[in-house]
Amino acid sequence: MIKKVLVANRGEIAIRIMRSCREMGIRTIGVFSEADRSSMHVRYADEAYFIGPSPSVDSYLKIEKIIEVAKTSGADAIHPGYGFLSENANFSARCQEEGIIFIGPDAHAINTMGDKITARKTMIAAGVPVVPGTTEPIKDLKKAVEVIREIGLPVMIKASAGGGGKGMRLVKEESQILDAVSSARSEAKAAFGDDAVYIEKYIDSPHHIEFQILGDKHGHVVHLFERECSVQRRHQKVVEETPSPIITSKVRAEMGEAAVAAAKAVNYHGAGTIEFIVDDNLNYYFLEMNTRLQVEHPVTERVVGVDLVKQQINISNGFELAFKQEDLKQHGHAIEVRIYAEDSDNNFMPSPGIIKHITEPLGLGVRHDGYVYEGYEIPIYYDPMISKLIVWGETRSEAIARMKRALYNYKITGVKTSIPYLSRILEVPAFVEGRYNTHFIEENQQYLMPRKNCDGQCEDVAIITAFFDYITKLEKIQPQAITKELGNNWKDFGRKRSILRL
Ligand code: MV4
Repeated sequence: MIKKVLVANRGEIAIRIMRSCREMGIRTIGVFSEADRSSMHVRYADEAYFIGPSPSVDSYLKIEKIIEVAKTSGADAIHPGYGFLSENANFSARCQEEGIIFIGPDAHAINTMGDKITARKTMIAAGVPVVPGTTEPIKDLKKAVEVIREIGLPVMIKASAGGGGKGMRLVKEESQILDAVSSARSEAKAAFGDDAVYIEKYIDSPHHIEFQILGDKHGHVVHLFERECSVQRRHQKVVEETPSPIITSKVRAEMGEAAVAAAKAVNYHGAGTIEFIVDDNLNYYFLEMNTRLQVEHPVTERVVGVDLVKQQINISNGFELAFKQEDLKQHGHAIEVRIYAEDSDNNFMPSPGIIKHITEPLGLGVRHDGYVYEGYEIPIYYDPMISKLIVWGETRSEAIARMKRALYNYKITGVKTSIPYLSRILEVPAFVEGRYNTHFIEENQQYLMPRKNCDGQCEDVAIITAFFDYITKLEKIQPQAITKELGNNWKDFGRKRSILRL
């Protein structure tokens, strides 16, 4: 039985994992770099150990250092979170060698799914639909041209070791093939030390829909339905929701079965995600599998009613899944937005710095997974995500209204944040109508531009100051005019003049 878990991560996800551990009576070990000495995950952990300099290659990515801490602190398991070492097969294998439970899949599953050509072959064998294309690495250009003529343009050239958009090239015309193949190859070689590339038919304007799965060590696999993640910017998800507004219950059931088959094909145990691209006719194709807990896991937790971290720990303990597929249902609608310390109106420039004030949103159906506090300095070394805001509603429209309300209640000063940008996304007609695909952000630029009199908090303060100055002067010369002008409802007066935003 796991009694002590080392969390090999930082920030919001480290705290998220420790919360579930605490509820399960499991002791938590934190690790921290130089820049994270005063980070909240260090304070939250039962014990915390220094692991090295600020750059993650010298700390959060140091396999041997983390294993050493696990041994000296007596941790019997390591949870890698997301990013860092979460999909590192060597780390999973090293933990196993040392008799430490890696809370995640084994090296075999990570390797099979990490190599996209092997993953495609494995999926085809399991009867899971994949995008039409090659199942062997492209040997030479002549072969590439042959294959492309067969599949038909446009196509995507993808690095087998890639994923998440790295080492990808779109080919629209035959004349681009040579360039695309050789540049994809050299980018892949430089980034992953592996220049194997493959070809897929290009799916225009796809939806990104992923299925959460859980597998135990006894061969049982269930899916926990989908997450719609099509609102992305440069392969970074911005908004995630479940259920997907576009799929039907029939397609959902089919995709769920395909996701379960995909996981079973690699004897998967733990929590994982099967990523599909879906076209406008609801044809769906396996794209890749993420062998970790994902950033957007809370929307699934809320709608399906399952704590995914607790499930991961139970699975690692060797327990059988406590529920069957037919026990799992979706209840209502959940939406997550990622709050970044960035200037969304200035090319999404990171905005690191000290949090001067933070008021977190509260209330029915609101969850806030964060880690920053007043006086905390967001380090420059890591991803500048501040927190995730997750809301639930009975219906999609209630969830949208609740998210708008929660974003309005969320106040952060000291650093710039993506809160105003996210509020604008929630007003875009295509989003409100639930009719969007992966081109949503680029297609809706006009709605996403800053609105001068609406987003500018400084402007609000200037107007309010001027207003109170006016009232103060009026009070001296003509006190009866105040009641006449404002009644008992001075806040409404302000709102009518667009001074305060709703
Ligand atoms: C594609 C595609 C169209 N056709 N493959 C981008 C990230 C990586 N996971 C795969 N990606 C894509 N693969 C074929 N054959 C379009 C994308 C794609 C995309 C996919 C999911 C979410 C957002 C995206 C944004 C641009 C391109």
